[in-house]
Amino acid sequence: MALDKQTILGLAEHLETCELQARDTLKITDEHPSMDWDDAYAIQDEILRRKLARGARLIGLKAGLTSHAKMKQMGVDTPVFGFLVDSFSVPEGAEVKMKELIHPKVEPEIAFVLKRALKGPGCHIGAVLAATDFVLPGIEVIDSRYRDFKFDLKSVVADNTSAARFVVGGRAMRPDQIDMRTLGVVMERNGEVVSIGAGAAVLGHPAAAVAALANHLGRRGQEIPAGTVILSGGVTEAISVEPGDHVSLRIQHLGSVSLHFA
Ligand code: 0L1
Ligand code: MG
Repeated sequence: MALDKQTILGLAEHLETCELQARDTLKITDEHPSMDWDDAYAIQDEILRRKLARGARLIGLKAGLTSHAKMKQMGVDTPVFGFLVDSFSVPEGAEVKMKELIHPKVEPEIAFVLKRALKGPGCHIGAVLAATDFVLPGIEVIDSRYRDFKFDLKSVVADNTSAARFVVGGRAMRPDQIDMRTLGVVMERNGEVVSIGAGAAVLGHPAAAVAALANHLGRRGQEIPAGTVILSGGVTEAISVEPGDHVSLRIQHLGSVSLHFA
């Protein structure tokens, strides 16, 4: 690690305050160019610790930047991983309050719910499918705390991979009932189609993103617990939203899920 404990605590407090007060900041590597990957995940861990200490519940995990469209949009080449707490979860069809967010964007995602824990290293698509209870459509609302979404990957990891809100819903399907690679994905904003994709856009198979998450956690001595909801990553690039927008996502065989931005 390149940063000392006090710096990590201070950066976590700074980024979480930006999240809670919906104000942006410059990317933290501008002031801390030597920050390494361990520092970045340690800052993310400290943000989670702060939330849990205030009574939040850890309910899920996410993989981000897992599709070529997202990687191209952000100019990066590797996935990142973050956490989801209960305050990020929005009921199906509910309102997301724009004033609580900085510059939200939406992503169409395939969400996994596990019936058994998954532990890396060595986790693969087969192990993920065997441990998956069902998959669902999900919309992730990302909201980078960095001004104009200008960041590098380590700054993004420290900022909990821009996690802000998410909704899952639609129809739960067991993994043996569908071929996730060929699932068609259509997202609409105010009734207009804004993105189209297929499950294979996520690392060739969305379960590969969950395996990558398990292997990432395994390297840190952690696992994905049973019951966890996992967002496997945006199938397409992220789409900006404005107050008044209605966003709906349809995924073949998995039904639809929607959000309103108030
Ligand atoms: O879930 C995601 O793919 C977001 C990763 C973080 C980068 C971004 O804010 O777009
Ligand atoms: Mg995402």
